[in-house]
Amino acid sequence: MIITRRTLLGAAAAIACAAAIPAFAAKPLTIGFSQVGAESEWRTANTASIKDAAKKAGVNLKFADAQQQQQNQVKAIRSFIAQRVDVIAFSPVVETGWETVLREAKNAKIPVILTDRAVKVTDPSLYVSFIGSDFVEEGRRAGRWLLDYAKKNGDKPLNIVELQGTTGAAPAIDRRNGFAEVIGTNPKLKVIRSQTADFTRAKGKEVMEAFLKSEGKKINVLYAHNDDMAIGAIQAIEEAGLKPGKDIIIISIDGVKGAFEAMKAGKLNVTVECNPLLGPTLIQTAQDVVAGKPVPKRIVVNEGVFPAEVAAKELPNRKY
Ligand code: GZL
Repeated sequence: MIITRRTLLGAAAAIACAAAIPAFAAKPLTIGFSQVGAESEWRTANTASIKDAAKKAGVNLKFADAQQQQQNQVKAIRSFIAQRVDVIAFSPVVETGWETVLREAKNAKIPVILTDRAVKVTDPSLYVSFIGSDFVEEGRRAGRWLLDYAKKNGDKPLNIVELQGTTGAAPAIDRRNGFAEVIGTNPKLKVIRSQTADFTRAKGKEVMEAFLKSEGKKINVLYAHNDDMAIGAIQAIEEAGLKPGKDIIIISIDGVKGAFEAMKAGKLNVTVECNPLLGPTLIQTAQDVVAGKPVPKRIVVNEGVFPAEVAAKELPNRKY
């Protein structure tokens, strides 16, 4: 074959063009993600972790904020099915009411991954994996801290008020049960009021004001299912002229920066960590599912307990 100047130029142009488009450009993975809402510092960190991990992995993330409404999550999942995404992932705002829409996803052959919170379904094949904390154990850890505190402080009777998370949500149900299971071993520890404050600061303040009005100085301990409600309650306690962390001992869950700052200020006594940084594990699990690799049905994140004594040292290390 005679190689002329014209032929060379033509060949060079063809090579340059071919190099610009990789021979087998894999279509980026598309994940439809339905998030509970933006109700707490924990949720903000969880959303950031998922978006950051998707961006780093070149995943096309379709993100929907449900503003803590289940019907918005159902709508978002149906829209992801219609858009034929590769994977659907979501943090279910409550445990029940998912069978129908998850069956639609299964019939559409779109795998579903749960993050953060669990669902109650009769058919476990409706989702491939659940990535999240053990909320019962988080409740137990809060209870064990209080048992220890009671023992170190003369084992006198302690009246507890409890701010529950969102009604029907797995963390609210499980943290209540775990805490009750452990404090039930000491008859002097008594929950005298328990009510939902929906995981938000505003509601935490509002419900704590009501508790203070009805129970007043009888309250010795506050157990809040998340730091945001505890921080709201701290405002109510101070406005009532009491010292949070001293007049009322406060135990909460999540381990967000706001909790470490409150502990450093002596207004919160302990926070039980609940790790929101689930993004990298979610993306890896979605990639494995699409690649046909086996994935664990349950992926539990590791977490610790942070009493006020370590807050100042720990605060600079906190990632959320
Ligand atoms: C726990 C998560 C909870 C947090 C709250 O995994 O679902 O929801 O504890 C958040 O802060 O609102």
